[in-house]
Amino acid sequence: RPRALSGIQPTAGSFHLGNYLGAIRQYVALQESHDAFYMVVDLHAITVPQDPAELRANTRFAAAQLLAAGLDPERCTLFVQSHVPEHAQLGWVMNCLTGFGEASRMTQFKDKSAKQGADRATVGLFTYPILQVADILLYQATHVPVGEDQRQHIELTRDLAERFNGRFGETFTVPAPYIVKETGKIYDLQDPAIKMSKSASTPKGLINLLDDPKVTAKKVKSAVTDTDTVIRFDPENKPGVSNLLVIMSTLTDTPVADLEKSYEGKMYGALKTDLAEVMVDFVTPFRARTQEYLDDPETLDSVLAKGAEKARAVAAETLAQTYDRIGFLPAK
Ligand code: AQP
Repeated sequence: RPRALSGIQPTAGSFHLGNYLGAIRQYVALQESHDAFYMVVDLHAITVPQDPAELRANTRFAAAQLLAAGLDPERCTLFVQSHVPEHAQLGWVMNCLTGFGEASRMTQFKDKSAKQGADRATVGLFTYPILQVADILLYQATHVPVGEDQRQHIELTRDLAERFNGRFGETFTVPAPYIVKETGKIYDLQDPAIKMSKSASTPKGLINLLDDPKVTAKKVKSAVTDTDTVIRFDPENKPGVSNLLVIMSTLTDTPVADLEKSYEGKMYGALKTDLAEVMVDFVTPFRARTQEYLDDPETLDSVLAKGAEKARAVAAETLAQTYDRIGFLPAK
């Protein structure tokens, strides 16, 4: 079977709609067709300062949300990145294979470090994409379900896999990004020129999945559209309306063209009211399911422990082969 691998940060509070539509939905779908490995990437989280107690709580929170979204531990391997030490170990190897200039070209680092200020950005933030390369290659993943913002990092992964294979012999599977065209980039509801994001979004433009559903409905109803009145998918000229149509289409499993037809002659308010209802119907059970997992930390921890064990078996094999190819003396 093909293999899927992806990771998500233990964000404080809640995943947002962009995370869900761009990535988590695909995690759930690929469980059926792939050997799927999904992890809460706490090593990545510490590239920016974290409060220890909060990080621990947020890691459980993230796992609970992934289960609530539909990950099934019987059909996929769900684990916490720091539980599998091979990530940091292969990360070092990949650091030594990456050119400084090559790493400097990663646009996400440029954006994030510019925001934080050069003196505050850590070396960890700089090498973050290289750890991500290790995350993927350890599992010999064929597909990496992510949002559009991660495309460049998957390209780097492919380059490094090919470089290693070329230099040391066939070792790593060269993975492909798995990005759904329609939902690869979900936009801020208040500023549809920027992606919905936990750090860059306006508070009103960011739909947190665990927000009170009333707040969510309000945010949808006050989404920015345009001065025209036609409900039509046209990302260039009507980015706000197009974003709402994509969200509605995905959550209701209705082609955008059908939505355009059914809203012919109707005002933006009609689309927003309907979408607000769809969102509330989606987040209400999601919140309840997340809470159920959080109320039972023993079960949650045992899911993560089993996941880490399964993940380690695969990761350890890849790392051992990598160390051997590099020429490290085996420990006796
Ligand atoms: N707006 C988005 N549309 C589609 N996909 C998105 N993703 C994030 N935002 C969108 C995808 O969600 C997955 C998990 O992302 P992450 O753990 O790396 O979180 P992130 O990228 O840090 O999320 P944010 O909100 O975008 O964080 P900041 O503000 O730090 O940049 C990834 O697959 C990502 O592509």
